[in-house]
Parts: sequence; C-alpha cells; structure tokens
Amino acid sequence: MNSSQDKIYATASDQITDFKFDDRVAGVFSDMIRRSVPGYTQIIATIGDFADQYVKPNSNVYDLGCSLGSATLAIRRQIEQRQCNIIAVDNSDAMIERCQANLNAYVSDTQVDLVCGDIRDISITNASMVVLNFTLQFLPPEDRDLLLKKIYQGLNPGGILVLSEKLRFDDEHIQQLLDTHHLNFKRANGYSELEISQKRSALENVMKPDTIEQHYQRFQNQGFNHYSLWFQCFNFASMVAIK
Ligand code: GEK
Repeated sequence: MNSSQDKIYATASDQITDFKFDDRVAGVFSDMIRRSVPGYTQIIATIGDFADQYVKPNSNVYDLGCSLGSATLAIRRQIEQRQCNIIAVDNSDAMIERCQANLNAYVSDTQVDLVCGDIRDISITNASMVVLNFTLQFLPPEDRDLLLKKIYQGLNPGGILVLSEKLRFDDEHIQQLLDTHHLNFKRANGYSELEISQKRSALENVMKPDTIEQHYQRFQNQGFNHYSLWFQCFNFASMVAIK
C-alpha cells in the first residue's frame, strides 16, 4: 500500500487539537501505523491466517474500523472460493475512499461491502469472523460492552473475534516500563521528541486504552467460551475470543 511519510506532528503547533482520522491522516496512515504500532505487520498477516482457519463458507466477515483495508485484504486473500461476504466499516470518508482504491487494486471473487458508517450502528449476522484491529480503544468506554454484546450475538458458534488494542496497566511500574519501550520503538522509527509529544496530546482525549483484565472481563460477560492473548509487544496486544 503506498503511503507518504507521516510528518503531521513534525512542526511545533501552538494548539494541539484532538486527533481525527481526516484526509491528512488517511494520506499517511500506512506509514503512521507501521512506525507507531509494534507488531502491526505481523498482526495483519496473522489475521489472514486466522481467517483461513475460521472463516466458514457462506458466512460473513466483519472488519470494524477498517481504515485503509489492510486486514480486509489479508483476509480476502485467504478465503477465496468460500462464497463469503466481507463487511468493512469505517466512519472516516477519507479512509473509506482510499480503502476502496486499495481493494480495487486486486482481483478477488469475494464480495467486500465497504460501509462508511459508525460500527455502533451496523448489524452483525451470520459471522464466522469479526476483526477489531485497534478500533475499540477509540469508542467511548461506556459503548464498548454493547458492541461486544452485538458481536457475540452476531457470531456463529465456533466463530472468532480478533481484538487488537493498546493496553493500559494498573501497575505503575509496568506501565512506565512498557511505555518507555514503545517510545523507544517510535524514536527508532524516526519520530522526534516533538512529534511524539504532540501526537500524545492529540490522542489524550480520543483514545482510552483498557487493561487486559477489562478485556477478559468483557469476553467473559458476553459468554465467550475461549479467549487468550496471542500477541504482545510492549503495551500493544492482540487477543482472540471464540464463541
Ligand atoms: C487496520 N483496523 O489497519 N465507527 C467506525 N469507525 C471508527 C469508529 C467508529 N465509531 N471509531 C474509530 N473508527 C485498521 C486500523 S485505526 C487504529 C484501525 C489506529 C475508525 C477510524 O476512522 C480509524 O480508521 C480506525 O477506526 C482506527 O488494521 O489508528 O490506531
């Protein structure tokens, strides 16, 4: 996927406004997410592998908060000839527009319905796989249980939810340790101290990470039979939950 280099927070700004998935962000998003989220490339590839294993013929797959469609593309490559529908949803026009172009760049027999809308408003039915790849953390915390309930109800028995998130830790020592290593990861990927601190301020009101215990409690409350962490690098993690 082509992307320009992310320089959004490279110059000092008097006033940092809340982070938005607008045209400027969408234009550099591939670069931004790879340089900011440790393990992103591996997580996307593994989502494809999970799809191969869990997606059943004639079922639906949901990619909620699809951005430029990386997870959708990884899934679509693995589920040819299964007569499935992928429903990819994002509420950013700028993301959806670029996502459509990315999807059009490859041939596939799997139908993708690209929806510009809020993931809280869509219905989920006949799903063998649902992906929330770094999206739940952007929902207001009070709306998260309801979304998980809707996902659980829409999943077929044996269906899989992949939930990737930045994590928060109640243990202050661990929080600081993993945060430091994440900042070092961003520095090593060329982000300056100014970029790091301005981005941090922009995300403060917008992205509210949960602890792993909160995620597990949510899985349990909805009735998921099996759940586990399958990936963690510093304070970034990906979990699976199976109905
Ligand atoms: C990937 N999954 O590359 N409804 C719909 N979309 C939303 C909502 C909402 N309520 N809130 C946020 N979004 C992707 C990466 S990015 C993660 C996901 C990140 C969308 C938002 O527009 C953005 O595109 C995406 O969720 C989050 O695998 O930037 O850290």
